[in-house]
Amino acid sequence: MLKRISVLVVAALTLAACGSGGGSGGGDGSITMGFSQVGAESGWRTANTKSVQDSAKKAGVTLKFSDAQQKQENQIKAIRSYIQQKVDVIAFSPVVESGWDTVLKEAKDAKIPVILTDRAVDSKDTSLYRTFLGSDFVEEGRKAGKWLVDAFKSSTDPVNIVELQGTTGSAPANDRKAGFAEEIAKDPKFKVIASQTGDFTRAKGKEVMEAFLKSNPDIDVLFAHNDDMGLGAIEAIEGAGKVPGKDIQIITIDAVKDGMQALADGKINYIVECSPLLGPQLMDLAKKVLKGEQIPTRVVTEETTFTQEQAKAALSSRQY
Ligand code: GZL
Repeated sequence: MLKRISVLVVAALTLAACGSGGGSGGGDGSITMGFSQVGAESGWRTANTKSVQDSAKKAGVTLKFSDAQQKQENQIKAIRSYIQQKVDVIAFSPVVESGWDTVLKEAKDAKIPVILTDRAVDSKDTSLYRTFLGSDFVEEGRKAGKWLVDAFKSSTDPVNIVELQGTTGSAPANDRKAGFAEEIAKDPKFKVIASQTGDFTRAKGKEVMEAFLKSNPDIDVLFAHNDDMGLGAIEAIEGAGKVPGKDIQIITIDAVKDGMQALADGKINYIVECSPLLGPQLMDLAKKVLKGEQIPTRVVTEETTFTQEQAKAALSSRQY
């Protein structure tokens, strides 16, 4: 009798852990994932979308995919629609950090597990999602700042920095800014004389850099939160008759192909990598969650940094 009860208890626990959401929950092996993507704002995003879509196909996961065009209300609508469709698991990259608790509670009430990928949310209730798979953006900002402090260690003159921030309110913008500021605070000669969002896009990066150049005659350094804004800024710098990488040193984050090419060509001085290839790990984590297996609440992606010499060597083997 005791044995039969204990088997029943284990079965019940396993079922509960599976978050028997609306779908088969991996019960018959099939998995349907609802994925809400930020948009298509940058080379990084394009590579990330490809990684998720290719990995779903390879993993035999049925993917319902939506592009939010960088609007939070579109992501909330998409998540609600996935809940109505009773998908087995929801994954999304939150365009901004705040404002997710209500819709994530709806997913939790519907017993559909949620995985955060790429960007984080600032919800205090961490039971609203199973894990956050993505980079450590503060560390990316620190790496950019550390390189700059080292590059100017023998200079005693003030170093005037302009900063192109990512999307306002997004985790990468908030955290990269914080990590960079932490490092350059170590030497008072570093001054951020202008800082504004370029929304992670090339066009906006060019537009804001043109404005920076008009109002700041002696810019020494540009720190751009992604390659795309840096590439737009390069067009503005050349349009102003200055030499990118020489008159104005440029540090960016991502390491997408176009950024690495500019780095190899000497127009960018240093790139901190931020890997978009999150698809395989996302599918693996989703399968584990639906099988009721324990997964870590935080999965940090591996990434490195590139100098101009390293970019020349790495270019031919870059996947994105
Ligand atoms: C970072 C990602 C950022 C990239 C940008 O993980 O969210 O968004 O750095 C992209 O290129 O637009």
